[in-house]
Amino acid sequence: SRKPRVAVVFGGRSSEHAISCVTAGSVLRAIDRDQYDVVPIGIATDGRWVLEADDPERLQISGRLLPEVDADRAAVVLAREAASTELVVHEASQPPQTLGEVDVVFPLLHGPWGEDGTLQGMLEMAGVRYVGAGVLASAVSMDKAYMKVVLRDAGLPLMPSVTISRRDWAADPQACRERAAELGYPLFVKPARGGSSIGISKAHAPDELDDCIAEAHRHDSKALVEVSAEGGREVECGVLQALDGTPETSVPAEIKIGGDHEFYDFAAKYLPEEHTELDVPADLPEHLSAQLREHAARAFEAVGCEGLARVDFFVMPDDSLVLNEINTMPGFTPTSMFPRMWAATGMEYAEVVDRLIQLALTRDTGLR
Ligand code: G1L
Repeated sequence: SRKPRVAVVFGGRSSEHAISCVTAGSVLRAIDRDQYDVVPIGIATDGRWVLEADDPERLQISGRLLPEVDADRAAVVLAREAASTELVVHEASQPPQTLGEVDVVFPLLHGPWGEDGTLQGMLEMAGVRYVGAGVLASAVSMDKAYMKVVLRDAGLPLMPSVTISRRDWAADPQACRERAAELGYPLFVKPARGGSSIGISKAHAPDELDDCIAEAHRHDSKALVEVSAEGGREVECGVLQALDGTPETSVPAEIKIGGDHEFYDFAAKYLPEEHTELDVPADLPEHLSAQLREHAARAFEAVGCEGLARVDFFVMPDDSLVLNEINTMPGFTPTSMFPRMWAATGMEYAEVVDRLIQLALTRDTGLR
């Protein structure tokens, strides 16, 4: 029988286009070609789907040049046929050509149209299996306000927070200021959706709140206002499902922020010259590490995740744990936190990639 065909989808209309391309390069390199056929599909910055070259080298950062999907390549579409979903290629001035069935899509896309459940919904409708979280878990994890509701209901420890919409703010800013003040300063203000720390700022005192809300509302119609975890250490945990569905956890790791970054922001995460030190595994007493891993698995199940997730915590000065967020599409190059935590737990990058594909292959499409 033929090998399963894996379509790696990357790029996209997001500010993290280049990061997605670099990640795709790593995944393309890691997939075992003896076991799987691979089709790289790029989404150009204008949203067009194209058949990319199977050339991981092209997707690396070379010097100061960031990789980008080549929009001039042949257009590609997913087409639901009677018994399968096929990849169809449209080369300019030539009749459409079928590339054959696609068995699994490996989505490597950040932010709106990729991480938020929209691509997942499209794949559900096309009847294609895919790696990672489904529609609901993706959407819930993308929206910090809903994420909080779901995790709090599961009994997990979270920082107190309130959500302030643009409409709330316009209708009664004073009432909003009072809701925030009740939490106690300093406060973090974040756009509810959108990752990568964009639009996040810290209000040290009430006179800074208005500017912070305005900044968050520039990026999203909802702002999340949250108590700052003062003195908390940032510790993360990887969750990966076993083939029977059990959420297994990695050893936790700590992010030690260097320089003058007040929190792990976009620059600290992605600009190589910034210093952030990763401590893998984190230096934690056994009982705290065990409790954190239990919380991570519980968060994974509460949100209804599939495949993998990275769950981020604060370890407070009094040794209490606070869950910060769950991420269904964590950084995923071999040097990113999630793969490094699994490597330290005894599972190398290629093995993680293979596990994710195996899990996706057994997914129920409700079709056939
Ligand atoms: F498909 C997985 F495994 F669920 C998956 C998908 C996407 C894991 C990690 C990611 N991460 C990314 O796509 C990204 C961090 C490159 C987004 Cl910019």
